[in-house]
Parts: sequence; structure tokens; C-alpha cells
Amino acid sequence: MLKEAIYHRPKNNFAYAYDEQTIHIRIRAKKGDLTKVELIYGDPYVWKNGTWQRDIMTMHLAGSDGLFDYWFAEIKPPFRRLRYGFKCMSEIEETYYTERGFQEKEPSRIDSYFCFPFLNAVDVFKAPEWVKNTIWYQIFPERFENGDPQLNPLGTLPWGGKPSPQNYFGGDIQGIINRLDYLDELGINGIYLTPIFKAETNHKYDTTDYMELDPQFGDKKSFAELVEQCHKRGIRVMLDAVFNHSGASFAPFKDVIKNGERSDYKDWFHIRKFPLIEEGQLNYDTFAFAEVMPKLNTENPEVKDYLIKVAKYWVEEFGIDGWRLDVANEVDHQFWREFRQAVHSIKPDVYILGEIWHDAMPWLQGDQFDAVMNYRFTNAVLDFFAKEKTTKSEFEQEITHVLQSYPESVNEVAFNLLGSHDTERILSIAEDNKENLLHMFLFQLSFPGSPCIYYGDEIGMTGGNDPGCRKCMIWEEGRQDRGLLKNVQELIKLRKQVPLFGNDGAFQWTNLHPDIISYTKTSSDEQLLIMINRGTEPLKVTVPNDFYGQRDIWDQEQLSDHTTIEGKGFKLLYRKTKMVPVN
Ligand code: ARE
Repeated sequence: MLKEAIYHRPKNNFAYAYDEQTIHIRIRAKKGDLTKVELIYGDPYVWKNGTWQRDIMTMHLAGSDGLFDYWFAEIKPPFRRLRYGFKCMSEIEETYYTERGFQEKEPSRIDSYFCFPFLNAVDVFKAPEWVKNTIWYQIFPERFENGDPQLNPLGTLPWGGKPSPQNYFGGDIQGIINRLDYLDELGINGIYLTPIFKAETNHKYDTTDYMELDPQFGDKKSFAELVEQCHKRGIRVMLDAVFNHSGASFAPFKDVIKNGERSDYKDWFHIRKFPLIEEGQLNYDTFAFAEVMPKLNTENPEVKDYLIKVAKYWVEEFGIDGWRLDVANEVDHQFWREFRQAVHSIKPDVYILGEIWHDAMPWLQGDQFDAVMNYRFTNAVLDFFAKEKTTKSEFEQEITHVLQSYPESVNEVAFNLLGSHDTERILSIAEDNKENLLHMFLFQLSFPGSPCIYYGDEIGMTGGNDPGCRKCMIWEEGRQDRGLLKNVQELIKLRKQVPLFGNDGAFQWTNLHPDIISYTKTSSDEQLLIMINRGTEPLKVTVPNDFYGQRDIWDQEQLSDHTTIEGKGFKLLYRKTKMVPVN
């Protein structure tokens, strides 16, 4: 047994409150090393004749990544308190693992054990329920649809030209309103708009005024109408909050430029010394090295009050449903804690989504964000399906690694995107392979979480990195891939109609064929089996007994004991696991 590989630590992804009654416990061990793990657990205050009373539960192997196995158990401690340890067994050895380390004999002293002191309801990670059933659509407003040419900024180019960091095509809020039927038909039920507040650039990440809509996009009336129309159709609306930095034309920064050291706003930013620029060097902090994006000092109570007022205003006045937080990991944690409380005091089920590309456990403990933009998921999916550079087992391991690094409650609302305004278009990454593209949508839309489609990916738009990925949406049907669109529509429909497709079932890899990706989603009375053939050759698979005679819910083919999955094909099999009583 490789003891050095065994790891557990309470109050993170290894031991967390799943809900107000339930605690999840995980332990990590070297892959393939342990044959059985038992959880020894009990309430710390239950004693009999001077002996602490404990129970035993067998843990199950929930998944493996490249190096480790993850064992799992779920407990509902009646008094919401827990002390616990592990009995780890390999083929030749067994050992007890507790907070004190490894011991040959089961420790008798309670203070040796791991401690989950109390499950306080207020500390439980709770994301809004609606997010689990939301399929997002990300819109870059300047490039979605020009609905009101009167608002076009000077020099606006004809729709469909080559995007550059500076040019304009006149997309606006009215354009989005005009296209709500399209979004409805696609089936999405949440839109995420990149920034819409007054700013200098086409992307609007350099805010001039957080309380105004950019006049190029419309006015507050048009925005109110957008939200109202979306809500009527059951579509939620999420806006982008750029609170890490402002734009250079934000009034407080302009004041600093004008009055230097004497400015009342000099502590609103991170200024090292004056003058602000010396021999081409910036003497203040910015986003990356963007001179026009001065970093805001969110520790300053005045700045904090101002930004929190902004966050509350758009929720209170317009009823928005979510905030996506730009460069969220460079802003202090305390700011986000206060932000969450303030926003939730107005509307308790606002979805708070941080833009973090990396492991984000410290922000996902219940006191800050509900989710992060899950680029770790994105990268695993792209490497396997689009670039075809990882093997089946590498892909499975990477996905498992991401899942195991967060609590299940976090995974159920993870913002799972395939691409965004910051990344090359997925079809371009897939070198125009539409079959691989469809596999990506299938995987994304059948995976736990809250999936997001980047505008235009559903009709097969291409484009390189920023600014190439920000082309004008193609509206002429003859230039859209209508076949792909129909398939994406069907997948969205399945996600909405078959609860197992979404967050209802437990996700588990299965291994039916060495070259076929297969996974099940299982609930108490239903099961879904998905098989995907990434290769170009047809492959024969033995269908598990339980699925004989069932129909494929994608192409309605009836299954026998063997099925052939065509090159680049897939199968979606569904079955009821319990007989429904007839009365
Ligand atoms: C502009 C040009 C670019 C040029 C860049 C250089 O368009 O071609 O490369 O300047 O300075 C906004 C605009 C961009 C603009 C940028 C700066 O949308 O067009 O780029 O402002 O003016 C990291 C951050 C992450 C950030 C990405 C871009 O962690 O927060 O970089 N994303 C947000 C938004 C952007 C936005 C900004 C931040 C600024 O989503 O759209 O840019 O408000 C790895 C790293 C990540 C890194 C990621 C991407 O995975 O680990 O940390 O993200 O790559 O680079």
C-alpha cells in the first residue's frame, strides 16, 4: 500500500455538506492500490460504558484519474456532527487512517479521528435550483444582431465584415429582442451578455459608467424590455460585471489623471506613485498590462460601496437573474463575500458566476460564487473531441479529475462551456470536422452542470482567437448549417425532456469497448447509457442485458444484444430500472 498517496482533509471537496442533512466524504488513494475502504464514523457525544460508539460503512469507488482512485460515502448524521476515520485495505495489508495519520489498530481515542464539527445550514453551498435546468446562450452584443441602425456608432461597417479589436458592426439590444424567437426555437433558457454598460471599446470591458447602458446598444428602456420579454418566455438574463478594473474614462480615474495626488479618488485605484506613467512604465496596477484598464481598489470602503450599489441596482431595477464576474480571481475574497450577501438581500436566487479558468475551490465554499466558467472541462473536451490529441482513458481521467476536485453540489451547477468570446471557435479547433462538433455538443449537453452555447457555434461558425471568434452572427439561412442547428435543438430538447440527460442521474463511466466513450446516468428508477465512437470505423458493442429491446432515443433504432456504432456515430439508450406498478 502506498500510504503517501492517501489523502483526506475535512471541509473542502473531500468532506463537505451536500445539503442541510447530508455530508459527503471522499478519500484519495493510489490508483488500483486499495481493494476496499471502510468509513468508521459516529457522533462525538454518543458513548456507552466509557466507549465512543461508532458505525462502519463501506465506501464505493467513485472514479479514477491518472494517478489516483477516489472513494466515496454519503452520511446523514442524525445530530449533524461527525467524527470519522478510514480503514484502508489492499490485497496484503490493512491500516487505519485518521487525523493522526496511519495506525495498525483501530484508534480508540476519539481525538485521533477526523472532525466535521457541525453541519450549520447557513454554511451549506446553495446555488439557485433553476440553474440546474438552464441551458445558457452567450451573446457578444456588438456582433449578434443590429436591430436599430440609428444607434450605430460612427464608422459602423456592413454586417458580416472581418472583426478587428477596434471595429463596429452595430449589434444592439433591439437586435437581441428581434431574435428571441430564434433563441426560443433553439430551446435555450438563459442568456449571458458580455458587458453592456457605457464604455469606449466594442467589447465594453473598459467601463466608463456602470450605471448607464452603452448608447450604442440602446437605453435602459430597451434593456428593461429585453428582460421582460425574456422572462415571459422563461429565459433568464445574466450580465457581466467588470469590477476588477474600470476603463480609463471612468469619472474617478479621470479625476486622478486630472488632479494627481490631490484627487479624492486616488485611493480608488492601486497607484504606486505619481506621475501615473513614467518613461513608458505604468505606475498603477491594471488588468494584464492594459493601460486603459486601471485596477479598482476593492478594499477601499468607498469603492466597495459604489460597486455593490451597482450590483444591486441592476438586480433591483431590472430583475436580472445572474452576474458573471470578470477576472474574478484577481479581486479580494472579502469583496465577493459582501457582494454575495448584498445581491442576495435583493433577490436570493441570483446566480453568481466567477470568471476563473483554474481550480477554484476557495471561491466555491458557499460564501462567494455559485460556479466558475469551467474551462478545465472545456479543455478536456476540446483535447479529446476537437483536437483528438488525448486517448479515451486520458479523457475519462481528466473529466474525473475535474469532477473530484469539487463537491457534487458544485458540479451540478458548473458553467460548462465549449468556447467563448476569449477562445478560438470550437469548429475551427476541430478543423471543420462537424461530426466531432456534434459529439462535443452531445457530451456537453448530457453532462451534469449548466451548459452554455457560444452564439453561432450551433450553426457552425468558425473563427480564430479574439478577435476572430467575435464575427457577426450569420442570419442568412443558406449560410447556416441547418443540419447542425437541428441536431443541437434536438439535444437541447432531450436535456429538457429526459431529466437524466441533465442533472438528475449520477454520472459514471462504463467500459464497453476500448475505443468507445461510454457513460451512464442513473437515478433510482431510470438509466441512460450513452456511447460515442470518435473513430471513423464502425465498431461492434455488446449491449448490456438491461438494454435489450430498448429503442435508441436519438434515432429510434431497436436494440438487440449487439449493436454497431458507425464511425463518428453515437447511441443514446434509455431504460426504466423499476417496474411501474399497474393498478
Ligand atoms: C485585447 C486584444 C487582444 C490582446 C489583448 C492584450 O483584443 O487581442 O491579446 O488586448 O492586452 C477584454 C477584451 C479583449 C482585450 C482585453 C484587454 O475582451 O479583447 O484584449 O480586454 O484589453 C486571462 C484572465 C481572464 C481574461 C482573459 C482574457 O484571467 O480574466 O485573460 N478574460 C476576461 C474577459 C475578456 C476581457 C477581460 C478579461 C478584461 O473575458 O474578454 O478582455 O476585462 C489561460 C490563463 C487565464 C487567461 C486565459 C486567456 O488559461 O490561465 O488566466 O485568462 O489563458 O488568456
